[in-house]
Amino acid sequence: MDYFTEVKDVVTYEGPDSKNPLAYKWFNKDQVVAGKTMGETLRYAVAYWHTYKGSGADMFGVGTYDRPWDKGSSPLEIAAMTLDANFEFCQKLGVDYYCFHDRDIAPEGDTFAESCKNLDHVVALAEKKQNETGIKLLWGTACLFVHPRYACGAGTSSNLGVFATASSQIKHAMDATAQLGGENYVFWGGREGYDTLLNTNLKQELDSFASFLQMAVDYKKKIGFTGQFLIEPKPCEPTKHQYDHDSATVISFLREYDLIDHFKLNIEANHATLAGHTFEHELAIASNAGLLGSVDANRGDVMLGWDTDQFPTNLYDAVYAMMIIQKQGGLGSGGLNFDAKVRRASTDTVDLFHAHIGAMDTFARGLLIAQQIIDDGALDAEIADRYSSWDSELGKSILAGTCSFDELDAQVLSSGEPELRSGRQEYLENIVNTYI
Ligand code: XLS
Ligand code: NI
Ligand code: NI
Repeated sequence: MDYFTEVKDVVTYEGPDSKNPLAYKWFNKDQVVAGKTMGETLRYAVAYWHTYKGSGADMFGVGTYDRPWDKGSSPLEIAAMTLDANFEFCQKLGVDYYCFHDRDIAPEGDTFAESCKNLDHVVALAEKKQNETGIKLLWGTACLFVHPRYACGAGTSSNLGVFATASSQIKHAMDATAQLGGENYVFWGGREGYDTLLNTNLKQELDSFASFLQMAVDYKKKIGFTGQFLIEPKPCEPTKHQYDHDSATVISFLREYDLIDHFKLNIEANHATLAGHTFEHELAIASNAGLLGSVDANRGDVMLGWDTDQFPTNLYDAVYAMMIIQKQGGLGSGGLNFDAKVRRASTDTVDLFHAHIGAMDTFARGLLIAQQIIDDGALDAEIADRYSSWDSELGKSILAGTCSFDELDAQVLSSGEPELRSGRQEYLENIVNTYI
């Protein structure tokens, strides 16, 4: 069946002058930028949960979308139809990857064991579809936040039975991801946090969460899964406080529990802003630690304080992000996953195309601009110059740990007040604007 009749063949690149809403203006998959094709660098992925399972429901109203792949006669038939829709959509968009939660692709059964069976069934279908189409799995994950048993967390639950069930669910989700050749596996701690400290043993929860992740590391080794483990920070929502608050918090948690060699970070733009940071701040902190592994590309609304998961259309955000990604030499096995949903009133399936095309063009254009800025070296030269006093013998000795306060004291008392230099922020912002 053809679920997306509005696009007959595939969406193609027509260039910046095109007025065709169903064509790329900037994303030219085979165009080489800095030695790699745009397709190889950007590694776009479609998020299964928003694109096919999103209904348009919100806190105040029911679903608004009427999707043809929902019209099956049983949950497993709907799952198979949705899978077909996914592969058709990815093929028509020219996107090579998709991402899922276990419970997105396969329905919850009456019992946990039945849910596991459903997953096995759908994964076998997905494997067949992947082989037929060449579409690949960027990452899989387990949904440990919808089912009522996870109301107080999964890997941080106060209830050992819940912790054990979550462990089992992750084991099955990792098996599924491995079977489908997933290139990464994501941990987003949806309810791994607390709502009130009055009922919370912080130390117990952080310790058990570390054990949870350690067992995942052990299991990964056991089954020979070679994908990258990723942790996705978010400060809150649905919990009042989530332990994986932001990049810096996650990195220090991983160091504290000796897990740092086994994980990288998956940075989501809207989670960064929820944490009171910019997207580029979160990317930069992760990249600086050598831990930027993948990106959930979306955006929030500056006027709203929650995870609105909108499609990314802000060119400045994309440029800043791509500067960081290009400077670290790309995302490796990671990619840009559109963890984003069309608005509740965007009810047509063609809206899914408009949303993805716009987002893909935004990051493609961001890549072109970022690479130009990097190649011209305009900002790098300014930064190098700004820190040039550290190139001195004294600067080197401080960084090598061979200097002392006494030495600096003597130096300062004889040389006097240091020269004041402008930070030149406005000048640098103007430079960026000459490229945009
Ligand atoms: C929710 C998260 C979620 C993760 C995957 O806010 O972004 O969608 O990406 O569990
Ligand atoms: Ni996400
Ligand atoms: Ni999110």
